[in-house]
Amino acid sequence: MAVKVLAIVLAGGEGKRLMPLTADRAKPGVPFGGIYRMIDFVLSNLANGGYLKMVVLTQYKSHSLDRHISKTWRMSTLLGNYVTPVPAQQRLGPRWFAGSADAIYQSLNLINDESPDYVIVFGADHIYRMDPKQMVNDHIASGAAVTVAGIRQPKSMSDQFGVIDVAEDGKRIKAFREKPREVDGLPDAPDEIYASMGNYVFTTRALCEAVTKDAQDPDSKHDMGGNIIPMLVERGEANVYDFRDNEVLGSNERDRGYWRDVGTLDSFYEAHMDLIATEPIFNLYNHDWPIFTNYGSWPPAKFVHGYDDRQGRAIESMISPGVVVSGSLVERSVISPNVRVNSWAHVEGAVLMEGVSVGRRAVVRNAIIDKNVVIPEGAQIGVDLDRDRKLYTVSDNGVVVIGKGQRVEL
Ligand code: ADQ
Repeated sequence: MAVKVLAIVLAGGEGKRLMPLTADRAKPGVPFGGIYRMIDFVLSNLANGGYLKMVVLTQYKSHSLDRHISKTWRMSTLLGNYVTPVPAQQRLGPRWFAGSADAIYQSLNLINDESPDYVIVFGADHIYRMDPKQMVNDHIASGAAVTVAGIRQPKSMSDQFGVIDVAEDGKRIKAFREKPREVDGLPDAPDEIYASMGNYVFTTRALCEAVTKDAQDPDSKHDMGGNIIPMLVERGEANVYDFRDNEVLGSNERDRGYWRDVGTLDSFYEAHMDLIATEPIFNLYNHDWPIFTNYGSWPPAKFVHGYDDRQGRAIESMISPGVVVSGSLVERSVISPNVRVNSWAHVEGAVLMEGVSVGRRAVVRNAIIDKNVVIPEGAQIGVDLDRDRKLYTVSDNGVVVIGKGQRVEL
């Protein structure tokens, strides 16, 4: 009989470090790559891997996320497939989820209803391409209680990740520390650590037992990375799955394995820049592994008024439907649907979200501009960072971020 697998996607994260983009939406609901939302990447990976029973656990400001999921991820119920957003259950009384493990504990009834053999628990706030089937097969073959996906990351980022210490056999996790400040580098790469990707495959019984035991512990933070994984590591029942072993079908070598934690404004910005090069590090044009979404019925993008001293063009950029670039130049940018760029404007190294309007002669450089922001005629963004810092958010690397509903001053 076929192995039964349920996928649980943790989509309740606040994403504080992405403010102002997360001011009124959950992090997995943040628009990404012109036409997508962050959550589309995990859901597409699961769908492409053949896992079509997915529960998405939400809590924080989930309205736009819920709307996106129900608009985009509606599946035919004929085959018993579904993508269901599940808000905080409050099964234990009137309280929010304490942490990601509590979110699963409160949703145990969903696991019982489905009675799967294995449960995939994936986070929703990474941009990546991964075939989850290879990880599930690795987990089944090993007989472990949990398998944690691992990837090498710079040692300087240890306080943002669960750090894995692997036994000699290269599989069993000897020790797991959640976001440690002090950590040794890897023997063969002193500047690197082996980081948890926050993606797990559990044998169902082990998951249910672990979150139930954790729920009784008053000292626990009820966190998957902080409590559940360390519990199973201590029992010697946790294995690692090396992301380097994951192969996704693609038209060229560069299409293999891509993963980025977009927890900060700078990494969010850089992940966009990974998309636009001629040979992009992350190739969305890989038709063997599509990223699914739904962005409405916009007309094709249009480029007009390209004469005299006007440009009317875009280069090294991704331009979504519904966009009009009129007599202006767009370079190294990712432009979402229904954006207008007006005459003599220059947009360079920018991420413009849906409905942004860039006025005549405006300059927008190294910036992320949230939905429907109006850049008035002649405004300059990303030109004088000292001035921008007084008015907007400016990231560590100097990316100017203007949130939804913010007024842009001349
Ligand atoms: P973080 O992402 O910092 O680290 P956490 O804030 O618990 O950990 O978020 C994990 C996932 O769960 C995210 O997708 C988030 O959206 C979601 N989430 C958090 N609380 C939730 C709740 N109450 N209900 C529903 N969803 C919730 C984790 C791991 C690390 C690992 C990094 C990789 O803990 O070990 O290295 O991911 O980025």
